[in-house]
Amino acid sequence: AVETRMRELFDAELNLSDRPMDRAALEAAVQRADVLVPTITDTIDAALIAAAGDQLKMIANFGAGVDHIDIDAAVGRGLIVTNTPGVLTEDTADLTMALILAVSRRIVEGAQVVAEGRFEGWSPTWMTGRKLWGKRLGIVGMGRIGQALARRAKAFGMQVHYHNRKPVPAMIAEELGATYWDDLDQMLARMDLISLNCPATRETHHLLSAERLARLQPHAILINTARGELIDEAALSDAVARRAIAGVGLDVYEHEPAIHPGLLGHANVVLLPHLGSATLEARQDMGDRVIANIQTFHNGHRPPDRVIPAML
Ligand code: 8YV
Repeated sequence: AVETRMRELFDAELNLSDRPMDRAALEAAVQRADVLVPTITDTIDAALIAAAGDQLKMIANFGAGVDHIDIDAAVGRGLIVTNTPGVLTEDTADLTMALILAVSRRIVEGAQVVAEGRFEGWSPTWMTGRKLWGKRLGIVGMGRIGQALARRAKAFGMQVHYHNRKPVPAMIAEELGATYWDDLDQMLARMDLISLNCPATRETHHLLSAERLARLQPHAILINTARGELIDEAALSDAVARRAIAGVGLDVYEHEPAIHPGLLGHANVVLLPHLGSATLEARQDMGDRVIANIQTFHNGHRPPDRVIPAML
């Protein structure tokens, strides 16, 4: 439906293959198009922006994260950049909760036992996971998705803690019952579960370095539905191998779609293929948001979801 509307509204050249465009196709596109609609798999770097023709006015990203776009280069060139925040918040928070549950209650492992015909009867100590109620969840990045996760976690009886560049407004913190940690290192050392919900920027690259991973308690569970670049994946697989961490749930990877081989084949590591916003509704809404941004800009107004470097 989004494709149909795009065709109706714009003189659109659509790549509907569901495969990333290759570099040559992207280079050709920036020479022709007024508006580029990339997804996470399209790298819009400074060189590509420099190669753009003067007709290019806007990059209307299909997705919330814009780490695949060199925003400084784009804005320096006078381009308007927009994204699609808000419409995928609840779905990504749902998937984060799903990973929290899957890892702590061994859901994937259990389903596999049944699927492989290995369920031979219940016993009191078999397949015991970890309780969520009363546990401390540390959310790294308290933006829209972090807050939506906090609401869910609170409903599960968890104690919500968070690290962010600055505390959220007091009213929100109170509603979420969330405790602010200015010092990430200290928060990491005291949590039962950690969830990453911040954007990938120069500052957050390898935010969870080997040194920071070492701060986690051995019973801790680490969840990442944000961006793979936030974690030093080699260091994480090392921690998994050494049993320095109890469980891991990932939806995103440092070198997506490649996954560090050290993370594969562990019962306590649940890996998903970047499904955060993968609901029919969210993808439809993301498309509608892209269209709204383009139309608003085309009509001479400020698009609702403009991304400026200061926001990152
Ligand atoms: C998308 C995402 O799958 O919005 C994001 O930042 O990671 C996902 O919702 C992807 O970005 C589509 O371009």
